[in-house]
Amino acid sequence: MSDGAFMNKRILKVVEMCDIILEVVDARDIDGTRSKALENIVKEKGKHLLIVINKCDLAKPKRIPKNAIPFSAKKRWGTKRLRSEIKRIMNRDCLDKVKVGVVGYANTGKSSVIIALGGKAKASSRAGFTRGEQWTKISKHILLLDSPGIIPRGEGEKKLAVKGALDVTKIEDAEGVAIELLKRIPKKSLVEAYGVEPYNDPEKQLMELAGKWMMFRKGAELDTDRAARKLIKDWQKGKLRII
Ligand SMILES: Nc1nc2c(ncn2[C@@H]2O[C@H](COP(=O)(O)OP(=O)(O)O)[C@@H](O)[C@H]2O)c(=O)[nH]1
Ligand SMILES: [Mg+2]
Repeated sequence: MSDGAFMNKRILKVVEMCDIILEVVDARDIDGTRSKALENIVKEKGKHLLIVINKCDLAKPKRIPKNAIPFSAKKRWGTKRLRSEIKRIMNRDCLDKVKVGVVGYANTGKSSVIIALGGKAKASSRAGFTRGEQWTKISKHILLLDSPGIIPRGEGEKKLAVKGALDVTKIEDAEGVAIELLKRIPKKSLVEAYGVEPYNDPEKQLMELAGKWMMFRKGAELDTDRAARKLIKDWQKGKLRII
């Protein structure tokens, strides 16, 4: 969990406006995509926190934190459980209407979670895609608010990019990030996604991918930067599982 995360004003406003906060995290990196700063603010403001462990189709969480719900927006897993948790809080607090703010790092699947719950949102693997205030109803009594991704301060490019939280076109050292990812992604997942020859050495693996995708620079040199960006993008889009 990153303590360096800071809340921008928009996210603070979302917390203030809502009764319940859904913190959407990536099952492939639960601790890395949780924000301690956000969770502290939710607590301070006396709001309810539910952690949505999204992308469970790509990784099986080893340990489920308190107040967390395993979920997959893609497979629509966990929607019933999440709705019933929201209703439980409404009953307990005697609320007949509830506002639910959906918050989390970029690309954890906030917009996709809203869509899976039957709301309207625009999903995109471009980090920072969600702009403006976007309310949507998922029942007569439940209003959801989408939000832009949390932008943590003090986390380096590599750390953030590995979490899928950076716009891929803005990453400077894409190869460095791809190599970090290749250390995490099991070889069988790479073989499954790309039918590529597996290598133990991540640098060799990246070259193999560039070759497989026929990405060359001028001359016959492999374009590992382009291959790295494709890999990062696919990681963000949820093409690569770690189970
Ligand atoms: N495999 C998989 N991919 C997902 C899931 N949820 C979202 N994605 C993908 O992750 C990317 C980011 O999703 P989006 O909802 O736009 O994230 P946001 O930035 O948090 O709003 C998109 O390419 C989605 O298709 C999921 O449960 N499983
Ligand atoms: Mg979004």
